[in-house]
Amino acid sequence: MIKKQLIAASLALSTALSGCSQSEDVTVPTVTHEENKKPNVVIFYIDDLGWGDLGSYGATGVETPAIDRIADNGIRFTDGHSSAATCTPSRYSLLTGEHGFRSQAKILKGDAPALIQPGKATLASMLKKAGYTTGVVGKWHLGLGDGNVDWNADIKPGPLEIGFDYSFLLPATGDRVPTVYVENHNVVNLDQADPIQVNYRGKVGDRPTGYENPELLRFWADPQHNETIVNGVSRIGHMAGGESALWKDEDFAQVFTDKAIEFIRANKDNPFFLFKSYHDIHVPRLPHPQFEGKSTMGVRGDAIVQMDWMTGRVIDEIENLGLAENTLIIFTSDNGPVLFDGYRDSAIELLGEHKPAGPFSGGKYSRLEAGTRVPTIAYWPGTIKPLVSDALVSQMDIYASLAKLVGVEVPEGEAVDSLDQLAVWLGESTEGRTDLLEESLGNVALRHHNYKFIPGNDSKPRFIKAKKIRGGYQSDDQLYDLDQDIGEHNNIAAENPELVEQFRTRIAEITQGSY
Ligand code: NG6
Ligand code: CA
Repeated sequence: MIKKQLIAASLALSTALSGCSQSEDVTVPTVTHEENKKPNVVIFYIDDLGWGDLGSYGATGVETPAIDRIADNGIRFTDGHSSAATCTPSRYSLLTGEHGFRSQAKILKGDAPALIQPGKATLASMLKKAGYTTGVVGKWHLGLGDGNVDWNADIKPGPLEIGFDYSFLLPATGDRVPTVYVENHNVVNLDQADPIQVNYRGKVGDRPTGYENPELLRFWADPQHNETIVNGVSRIGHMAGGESALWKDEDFAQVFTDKAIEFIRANKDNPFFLFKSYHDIHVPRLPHPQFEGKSTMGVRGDAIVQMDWMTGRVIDEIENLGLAENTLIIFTSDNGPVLFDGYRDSAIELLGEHKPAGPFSGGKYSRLEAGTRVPTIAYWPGTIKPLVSDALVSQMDIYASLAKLVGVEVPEGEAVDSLDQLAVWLGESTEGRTDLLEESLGNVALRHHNYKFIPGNDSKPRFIKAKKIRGGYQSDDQLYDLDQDIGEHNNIAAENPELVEQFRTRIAEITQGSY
């Protein structure tokens, strides 16, 4: 408010002065209307957080006061979606405004090359056009390097080559090597005398592995997650060297939050975009001991508490710096929830009555709603009024909507799946999208208003059974009316052949063309 009054006062002053004859040396502080519409943008991107995992979305067994505060005072969307039921394609879509399947985006290994190549426009490069300073802190999982990455040299291309001014990364996932931080182009704290080697095909170096030394493990891991042991946890992939650079999972909350706060402080005087991407609540779940027992659900719940603490610290910083009324915060998740995802950490056993997916069926990897329907909150005090919105919204639309907000024109062929839904994201309208494709492991389903159509095919990922998630992978078509049947239990495809054909055609139109 104070800032707005100051801007209004300086505008009045400049208008008054512009009527006078001014000598050359009188400098008048001018703040244009456009500048006023360039709020800082902070996206909190949580990993594997389910629709039902926040207090404001009905969680039991865990409390999330910091996030509930922005949910209660901002827009709490009930029908917000990531583009996919897994991480890499969702992140790809958030940053490019395009479906992951258009670029064959799949869950990446830890040594995969950069999926978004230099030259491709991103949310970061678009905001840079509007004068923003851009940073990404946290999980990346969009690949780094050119296909033969040397972790001991300059690691590029990466975020800095696609529009970010600063990056501090967990390169892939917590369960994949290399288990080191990468700041801008380099591994943090690397001793060149102890170079890093990463191999996803076979063992390198002499660090113990989960398959050779299971007695060293803090918790049992499945055969995919039982390779090099770091910090008592076996990971996907093998890694040698880099001892001085190894992360400690329990420090993530502190390290990433501090880096985010440093970025905000350094850029507080100009518009900034911070993509604050979390490891929590992905596996391995190793929250700091200060969060132990803070939920009734074991480490998965404690990781949610940690994630809420991290979020609260950043929000507090924004407020303490006096930036709250000039900062748009978007809080959401990359895909739906999963309990067992490779490590036996008692997430299933300690769940109690808590429903990670809320009233929806499925979860991470699933074709059903909970694959992509995730907590989605927009908060901008003074501009966004408190609202619960049932509009169908997609993270892909953040690109075109923010472009509209900051006055950047999106050229033809850029962010092709991103629709300008600014009015919906600001709560001025509750008319969201009509159609939205939901991607899951390369398959697509269609949301059309309250209908959900899942075209039948024979793809059935074998691992989904082990995850104990209803996958929705069926050979026959499925059609659900979510108004009547929110849990997708009553398949009405057989009784509605015209709708099925109409939706099949619509999917083809979108996948082969655009919305
Ligand atoms: C999968 C891993 C899973 C998790 C996921 C990535 C299986 C069998 N294994 O390959 O444990 O690491 O990749 O998660 O599913 S994500 O949230 O980054 O997409
Ligand atoms: Ca994820």
